[in-house]
Amino acid sequence: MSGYTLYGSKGSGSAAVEAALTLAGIAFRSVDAASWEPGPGLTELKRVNPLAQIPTLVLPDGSAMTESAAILIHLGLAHPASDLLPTDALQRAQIVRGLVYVAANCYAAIGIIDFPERWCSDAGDDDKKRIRAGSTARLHYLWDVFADTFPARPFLNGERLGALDLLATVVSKWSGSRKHLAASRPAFHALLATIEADPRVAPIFARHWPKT
Ligand SMILES: N[C@@H](CCC(=O)N[C@@H](CS)C(=O)NCC(=O)O)C(=O)O
Repeated sequence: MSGYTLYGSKGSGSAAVEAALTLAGIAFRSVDAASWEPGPGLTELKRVNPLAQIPTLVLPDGSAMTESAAILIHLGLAHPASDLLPTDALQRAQIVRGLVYVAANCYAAIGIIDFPERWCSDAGDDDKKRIRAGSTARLHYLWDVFADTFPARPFLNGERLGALDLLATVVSKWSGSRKHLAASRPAFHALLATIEADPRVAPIFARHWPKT
């Protein structure tokens, strides 16, 4: 086995890992795959991740990494020169906390909003609508708490753009979170725009979320 393989899709969480690999200067093979896109990519993805979720990253030894926060933490620890994670242990602890916060709270809420039928037996259209409405309100509250808890100095990662900036910027793209944050936490909303405009990652954001 050799090299990294990233399974992902346009506008998905794989954008955060793509940006992290780019910041770390790591070459990778990209496979277009998603559970909602039947095809050869999905068949290949299912072989390495039984949940068929993206991002999934296959490492050079052939082992599979899933879970966005775990992938970013691994890349940061394995490639310290990338600045994906702070070198100071206490600063790094807060970044790891932030990454797990986004994955466990915000990303998980997206999974319910996208697939409410997975979380309620015999869900009818009205049930799904109510699950989506409640989960979306909770998601927006979770982002408000994130913005109040993780200060920008000037980046969420600290002095340099890193893993927490990437994951927060990508996961806040969905389910009306940016629109909500523009009103509720304008400084945080502006920071997210600054992160995605950083020249090192701007082409990736532009490709995943083209401005029409
Ligand atoms: N816990 C995972 C969640 C990943 C996830 O839900 N990814 C979405 C795309 S953004 C997905 O693949 N959903 C398809 C599905 O669950 O069937 C992580 O943090 O990476």
